[in-house]
Amino acid sequence: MSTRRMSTRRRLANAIRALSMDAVQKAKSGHPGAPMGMADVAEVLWNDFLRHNPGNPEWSNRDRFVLSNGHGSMLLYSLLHLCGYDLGIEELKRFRQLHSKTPGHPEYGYAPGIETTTGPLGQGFANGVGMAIAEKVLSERFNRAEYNVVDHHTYVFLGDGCLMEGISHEVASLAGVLGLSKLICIYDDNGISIDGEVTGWLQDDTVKRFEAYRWQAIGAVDGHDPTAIAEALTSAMAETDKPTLICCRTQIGFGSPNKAGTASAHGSPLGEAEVLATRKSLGWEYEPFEIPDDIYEGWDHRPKGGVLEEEWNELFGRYQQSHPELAAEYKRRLEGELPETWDEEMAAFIQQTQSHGESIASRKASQNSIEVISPLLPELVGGSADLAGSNLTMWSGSKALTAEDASGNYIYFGVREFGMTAIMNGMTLHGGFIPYCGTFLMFMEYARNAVRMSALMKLRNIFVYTHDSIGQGEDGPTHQPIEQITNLRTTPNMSVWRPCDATETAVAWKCAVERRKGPTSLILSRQTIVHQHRSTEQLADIARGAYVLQDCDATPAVILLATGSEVDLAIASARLLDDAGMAVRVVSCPCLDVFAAQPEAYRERVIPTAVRKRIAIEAAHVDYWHKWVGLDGLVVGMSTFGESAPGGDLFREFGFTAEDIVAQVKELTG
Ligand SMILES: Cc1ncc(C[n+]2csc(CCOP(=O)(O)OP(=O)(O)O)c2C)c(N)n1
Repeated sequence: MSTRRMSTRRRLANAIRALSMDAVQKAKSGHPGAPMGMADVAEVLWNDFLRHNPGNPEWSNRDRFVLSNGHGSMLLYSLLHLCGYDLGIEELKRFRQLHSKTPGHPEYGYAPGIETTTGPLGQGFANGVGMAIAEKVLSERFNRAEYNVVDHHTYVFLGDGCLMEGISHEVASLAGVLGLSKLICIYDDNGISIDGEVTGWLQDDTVKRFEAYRWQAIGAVDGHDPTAIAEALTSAMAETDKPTLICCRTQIGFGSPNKAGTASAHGSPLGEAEVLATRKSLGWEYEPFEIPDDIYEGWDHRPKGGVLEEEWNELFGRYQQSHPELAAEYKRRLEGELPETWDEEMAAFIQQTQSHGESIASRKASQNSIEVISPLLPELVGGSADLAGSNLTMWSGSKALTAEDASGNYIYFGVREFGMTAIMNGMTLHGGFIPYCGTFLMFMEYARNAVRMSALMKLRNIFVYTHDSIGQGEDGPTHQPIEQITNLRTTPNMSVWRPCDATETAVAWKCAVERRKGPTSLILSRQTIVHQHRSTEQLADIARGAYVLQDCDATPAVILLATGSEVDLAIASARLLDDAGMAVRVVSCPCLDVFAAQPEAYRERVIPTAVRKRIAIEAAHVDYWHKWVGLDGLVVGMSTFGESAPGGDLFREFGFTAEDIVAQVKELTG
């Protein structure tokens, strides 16, 4: 086709194709196929539907766009570049190179306009569901007659891989129940995944599948026909009760004469010769990374985006006049600031918890904390994967979010740990929320990759993980976490608290809420744990992650390090050792990542280098602790799976009694 005869739309889309194949070719790795296949759909969506402002990627009422098939990252980088985001052509030339803004998969925080990190297939879809929930709840909270200050769509591109992943079932099902009508997903139905034609492993009737989830599903749209794409998007926008899935038939690697429609276009450079042939077949007459002015002009969204945001600013200005308090609260929430009374209220609550001195399960203490924190923080939205009564994630003001009533602050996630966690990620990314969600610590594993993504993106999420050890008892080894705490502690950016009583639990909650740049896991007991007495200084030191809870007069002969339910065991053991004339210090270690970040002088005061006889006690995997006890110390922990029995019996069976600890100390100290 000659350039003159080619439609403008196709030329605009071909710019994506050229940039994508050239960047992948230059990087000598990457995925040209999906961007080339989805280019026409993306062109229609981004030029005619998406409300965004390249001049301000942070505009709070922008439409959200998620590329769930994140391997097609060059599609997104091309779009951002062409529309006028601050992502220059030099960055596209540095695709997949060290310190570029264009890593292999879109990484949140690297390039402007990247709404979430995608790559682990299916999770971007879940993030999109979370963003749509956030929009629904925020709009209910803040919109007033004539003032739709929160009013945007969430668009998700997804591929066969996303739909094959189980998480897509979890979140599509919930999105249908919640009637997320402003969620519009576009399926790149190209029939190809890495291993070849998907009919060998995917024969779902996707339209029927999504209709069964209570979605509007639009099938067999020609993904290379702008008119058909626009019509489908218009139907999606008109739907007010259900989310929409648009299934677009596309050709992977569209334009490549020898590779289009085949798996060889999926995940490797087309090759120099094929790139040339593709240029020819697309009628693209320009050098690699050369975009003619008229194409840039056709794509430039800055003027339109500026007008869109200006209109919204004007609306928000009037809203501010007529609803000043709401407007201020909206800003506070979107900026993630805590209310002014926060410090004072939390200090009083922590003090009161200490004076009250109640011995309760830390999951119950967590619920007490939620009860106090939630009225202060309307942005706290809770949920549990069908374990509300066990995780104790509900408080007296919990109200369910439903399709009909978005004024709720509690999400019944159902038995969907992975979906729940990835949805939380999406809500946090959207802004305006601090989500927390619960499950048994053991089932964190079902959610594991979304937990990791939360840490990777440094999101302020709070994970309530109860039934923290063999202490949970009768449910047996399937439900008793062993290696999970280590797993969380070795996840970069994750903060892990395992509090020993109600007071430490209250401090853990405070720190979790205040932690703006990363998630927190709260590891909580099912069983009652004993309240500990503390001085004012000890109370203040909880927030330093580890502190001396019980000391001796002389230089300690041994230091006992413990967390959670094992702290009281350490205290009891120290008492026996003290009776036997040994100088023992007990250090409570509710949060070792926080402790590790303390100044050296403080750490040295708590665990002096000179005291080499150290015993760590924790009913979890032993290996994590060796760096704290050193070569001359030992760990009382678990290195096998548990058993089914009452928790007390299991503690005895696995050596968690004061007598056992005393024997270990005597052996260590000779
Ligand atoms: C959870 C997860 N598993 C595996 C992969 C590796 N992977 C990347 S793309 C892909 C195939 C996806 O197929 P499809 O969505 O059809 O992409 P297309 O071939 O259309 O580009 C796989 C298995 C991944 N990124 N994430």
